[in-house]
Amino acid sequence: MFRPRRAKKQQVGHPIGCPTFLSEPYCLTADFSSSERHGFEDGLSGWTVYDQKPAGSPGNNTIETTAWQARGGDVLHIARTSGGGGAGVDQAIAMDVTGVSDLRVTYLGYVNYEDGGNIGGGNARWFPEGGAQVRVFYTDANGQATEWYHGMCMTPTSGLDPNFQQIPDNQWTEYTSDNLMELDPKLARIDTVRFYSFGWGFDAMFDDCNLFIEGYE
Ligand SMILES: [Ca+2]
Repeated sequence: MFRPRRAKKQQVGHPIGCPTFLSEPYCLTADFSSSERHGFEDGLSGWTVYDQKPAGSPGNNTIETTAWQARGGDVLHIARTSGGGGAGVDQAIAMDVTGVSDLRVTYLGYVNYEDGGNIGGGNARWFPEGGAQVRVFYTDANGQATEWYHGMCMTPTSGLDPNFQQIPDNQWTEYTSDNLMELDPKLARIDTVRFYSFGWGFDAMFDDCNLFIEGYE
């Protein structure tokens, strides 16, 4: 079971949307009832569905929450079996983070199936494909709209992008990012966070999707 890291120092301010966890993660999901489960217990409440289907090959995206006994609750399930496209969920954050000292993305990913020509994102000319990915859309200190991402995949088909990790088949894997406030240029505002997959085919799950934010005022 994933346990949130305690903030090292007394936290000031009030993490938006997470009033009961002042020294624990900002909750991206809408269920605040448990300090250990922040993931899809309220279905897709608080999320916007990301359902990207090319006109020529719309495919058949599945984007749903489902009970998963080993996780003790509900998880996000996304799947696709044909054509090239993306599926997942977005959460609009729209948070000024200029005073934040530490900001990390965490999630649990599980991959059951994936199909594509750029799984693992090794070919920088193509959009990275693979089982369980997160993408942070943010505005940097220069006012530029920028994206940071991380991905989990089972079997790279074009090498492994440094922002990707290979994970075992059919196994929940935890990921916590480095401190994104150390990116240069610095983050100024978090706009949207997306948990998704992209490719010709995929079958993946997510749970405990969170941001840790320290120093928010
Ligand atoms: Ca859950």
